[in-house]
Amino acid sequence: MLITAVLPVFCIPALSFADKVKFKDEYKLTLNVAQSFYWGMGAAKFADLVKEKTNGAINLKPFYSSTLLKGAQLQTPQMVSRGIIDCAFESTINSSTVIPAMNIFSFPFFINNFENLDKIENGETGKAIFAKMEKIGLKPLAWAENGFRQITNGKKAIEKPDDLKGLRVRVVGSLIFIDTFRQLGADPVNMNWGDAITSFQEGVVDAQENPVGVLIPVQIYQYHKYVTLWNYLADPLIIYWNKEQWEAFPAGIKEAIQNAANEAARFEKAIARAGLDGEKSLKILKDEFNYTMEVPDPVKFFQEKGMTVSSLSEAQMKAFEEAEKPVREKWTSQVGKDIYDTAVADMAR
Ligand code: X2X
Repeated sequence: MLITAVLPVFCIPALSFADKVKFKDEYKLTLNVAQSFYWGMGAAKFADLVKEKTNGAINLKPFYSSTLLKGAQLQTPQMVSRGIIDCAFESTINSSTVIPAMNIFSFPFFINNFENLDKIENGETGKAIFAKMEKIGLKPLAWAENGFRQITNGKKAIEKPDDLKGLRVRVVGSLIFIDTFRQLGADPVNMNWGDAITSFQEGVVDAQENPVGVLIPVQIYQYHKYVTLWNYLADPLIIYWNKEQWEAFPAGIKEAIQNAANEAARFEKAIARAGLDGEKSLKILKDEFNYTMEVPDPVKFFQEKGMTVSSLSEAQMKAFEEAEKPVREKWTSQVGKDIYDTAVADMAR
């Protein structure tokens, strides 16, 4: 009697512990772009480092170009929080419909340089956004970067707000983008990235906006002759995991994956910034990763490909900033005044 009572008590915890450390054969990582994009290279690095640092215990497979979502890029956070997909290496834009605070990065002409962006990510704003993710079943691991988004088009050099009038611009399906381009008199159309590439090829749209880490691999110069470097909004990436699954991992596995995320994010951010922040990121790549960029100078690269590159003066930037004021005001209430104020305070630090 005594023995039968003791045995199950002894066995159950042992069994459930065994269940927890029994890893899946494969963990799925989603991202919206192909492996050749800078962000895709970061995801490949993350998957490799996870395998290496967990001694093969965690086999993480990247699924590029949103194949797990059939292209529906804005569905990422729901899928990860429900555990249908294990983790993501994703743009804040693609999580912003679920976590509205992330739209702070998409405020037009608000965060306009790397210093401000770093202050926000590493400051109170970053913390607040991570806390919001935890609340909905996501475990954020690290900030990486798609980059500041730049506009390209096939019609004319864009140097003042009026130049956007009537241009048909492909934008991501997030509503702040529609407001931002309508504000300038453009004709924005929502499209998932997969469809967008076809639309450039077919000339369905006149313009699009994306960071250099997308523009170079997608060979935008084949479709658009003009690029304006206006850093009009920031597009960070966040590496995040399904929280329930994360919490069940043994401490050693968590630590290994966290280290992999930190290292992959540092590498990817350096690629995204290479040639745009003087020698800084190029040096990180060389010294820490023994990595040489194929395109060390994006501006020169675009010029060599025959593009007209417009870099805006302070006064020209000011004109865009003024023109977009109503959009920032409208969206302050959507992201929450607290997040807006926190971001302003972080940048002033
Ligand atoms: O859809 C886009 O433009 C892209 C690839 O940059 C994102 O996924 C946000």
